[in-house]
Formats: sequence, C-alpha cells, structure tokens
Amino acid sequence: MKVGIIGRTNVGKSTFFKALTLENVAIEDRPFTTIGPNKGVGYIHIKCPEKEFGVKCQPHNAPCINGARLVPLEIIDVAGLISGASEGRGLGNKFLSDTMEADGLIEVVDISGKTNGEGAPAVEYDSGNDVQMVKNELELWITSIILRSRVRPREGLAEAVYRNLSGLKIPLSIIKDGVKKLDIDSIEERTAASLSAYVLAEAKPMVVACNKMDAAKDLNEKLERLKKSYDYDFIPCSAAAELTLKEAEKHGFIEYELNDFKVLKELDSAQIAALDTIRTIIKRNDGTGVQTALNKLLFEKMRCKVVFTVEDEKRLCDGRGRILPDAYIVTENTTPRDVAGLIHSDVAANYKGAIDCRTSLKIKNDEPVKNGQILKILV
Ligand SMILES: Nc1nc2c(ncn2[C@@H]2O[C@H](COP(=O)(O)OP(=O)(O)O)[C@@H](O)[C@H]2O)c(=O)[nH]1
Ligand SMILES: [Mg+2]
Repeated sequence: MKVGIIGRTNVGKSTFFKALTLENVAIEDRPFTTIGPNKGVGYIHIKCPEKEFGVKCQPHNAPCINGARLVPLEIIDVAGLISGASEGRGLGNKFLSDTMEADGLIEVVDISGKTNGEGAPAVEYDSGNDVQMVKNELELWITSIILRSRVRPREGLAEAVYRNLSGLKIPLSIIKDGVKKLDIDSIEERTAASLSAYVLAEAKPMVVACNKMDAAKDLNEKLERLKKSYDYDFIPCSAAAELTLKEAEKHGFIEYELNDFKVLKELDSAQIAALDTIRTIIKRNDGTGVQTALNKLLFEKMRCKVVFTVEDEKRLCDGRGRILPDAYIVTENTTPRDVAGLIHSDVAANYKGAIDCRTSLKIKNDEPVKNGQILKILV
C-alpha cells in the first residue's frame, strides 16, 4: 500500500511527509525504514486487540504504542506540482508518474492563505484554486493518454484504454465500469475527459489536508467554503506542529500521545512557549490532523482494513510464541487466501483455509476479510 503526498510547492508537503515518517518506534525487525530520498514508512493506527483478549502483544511487523497498533505503509513525497504540468511544465511527468505510483493521495494545501499559487507570499490566497489546479492537471494528463488509445482487432474499448494507462495502477475493472456508466462507445475529447475524471476519482482516492491551520484566520469559514465547492474531505492540520512534537519526543523532551503530550525534561522559556502554542492548537482541533488525514484516507476513502495473523488460534501467537505479532493493511475485497500470500508464498501455496480467532470458526475462502479480524491460516 502506497500513499502519495501531493500539492503545489511550499504548502508543507515535505514537512507533512517528515511528520508522518518520523515515528519514534523501536521494533525488532522493521519491514522497511527509509526507502529513498522521497519515500518513507508511515503508519496507520488501529486499536490493538490485546486488551480485548487480556494479553500483552509482542509486535513483529507493526509496533504497539499505548494500545494503538501502528501498521506500516509506504509514503511518497511527490515533487511540487505547477500549473501546466500535464503539458510537461516543471517536473511535469515526474510529478505525474510518482503520483500514479500511489494507491491513494493526500493533497496538501496551505489554508493560511499566506502563499500564492507560485509559492510566493500572499494575503488570503484562496487554496480552492490549488485544489482545482491539481484536479485539472491530473485529469488533463490522463485524458491525453486516453486519447492516444487505439482499439486493436478483437479488443474492447476498455481494454485498449487499460493498455494505454498501464503503469498508472488503474484496474481494468474501474475502466470498464467507467465506460459502461458513462455510456462511452468511442474515444474523443469529451468522452476521454469524462472517463479520465471517473478513473482518477475511483482509482486514486484522495483527501485534502488543509495545512498551516496554526497560521490561518477564519479557519472554519474557509473549510466550509472548500467543502461546498469540492467533493473531497478537508482535514485541518498542522504538519509543523506534528513534526515539532515528534522531534521533541525523539529527543526525550516530551511523551506524545495523539492529542496531548507530557513534558519530561526541564525546558527553557522559548521551548515552553512553543509547546504551549502547539497545545492550544491540538486541543482546539483534536490533534494536529496529520494522522487523522492518513487514517481517514485509508479507512474511509480507500476502504482498507487491517488484519492480524497468528499460527496458534488459542494463544494468539506465531510459531515463535509472539502474541499478536503481525498486522497487515489490505484492500476492500481481500480474501483469506490473499492474506496467506502476504505472509509468505509458501503459505499461499499450501493454503487450506482460514479460521477467525474470535469465533474459532472457519471463514469462507472467497469471503472478504473484516477490519480488525484475527486470522489463523490453515496450511
Ligand atoms: N505555520 C506553518 N508553517 C508550516 C507548516 N508546515 C510547513 N510549514 C512551513 O512551510 C514552508 C514550506 O514547507 P515544505 O514542507 O518545504 O513545503 P513543500 O514545498 O510543499 O514541500 C516551510 O517554511 C515550513 O516550515 C505548518 O503546519 N504551519
Ligand atoms: Mg518539498
């Protein structure tokens, strides 16, 4: 699972990326840490089932902090987008291909209105302009690729479009649905544009993180205006506040828990003042909004689920005795057999069924797994 952080320049994408990927967790063997200059590991948070079963978990691939399991996924900090990217301006194609590598997107906008579309200082710049610009560029780019589709003999229209869009991680089923719902029987400017908008919305779910809320005037009015104009979820946030708290925690100054923190060391007056400001912001907004944006995207927009896997359904442990060791993020239609493939190709090859550890009953092989389910794969 990959999530891309997109948006125009100077809105705080890299700060947001750093805040998400600077999780201060100690874990035995992490699946991956830093992946590349603009790729890192973030985590979605889900309640650990340990309390429910009266046990203490021993995480292997997904750390547990104060009862929350942090399940890893890849985060990509995509280069800033400028208007005209779909025609190759700026880092045009690099931007677009990095964006399509992701399964879901967080668009960061600057809700403070203090920088304009070019990233230069401004007064009350309307971030709705950026939401529109990003949508336009992505749609125009995909439209231009769809327009190049030529249907080959014995090939359907959807298949031809799919072939042209290969590499953009857009499933054939979505293209087929679009062709049908939009009643498209030939590719021309108008049909290509509507199919582009459809596949983008379906294949790349997105939320908008309204960043720099700490510096925004009339935050609620601005959010309301955006919600009225666009069909996205808008989440107020402060990436800078999240990053400050994560860094302060990393250095042992504070203990940070989602919506609050405890000071652990003596701080100077400037540090105290900075933390007091952040406390006011996160109290008012139920946190910094950064983790909220990621969780909302994964669970609500992408309809992802988290499943736990064990080998012993009574003791809820793996072969080495570790309790509730592993958790995986899966898509909506993932079946127990697919989960077996996530564990190991050998497990998938020898798959004989799966048991739901809450009920001790066998699960149907073609039934999608449920969020929070604990599975024992039978081999
Ligand atoms: N006030 C405020 N400034 C922020 C916030 N997040 C980022 N910034 C600042 O915005 C500027 C651009 O940030 P950066 O992450 O480099 O933006 P990018 O170009 O989109 O990657 C930097 O000066 C950041 O310190 C925030 O939540 N609040
Ligand atoms: Mg950046």
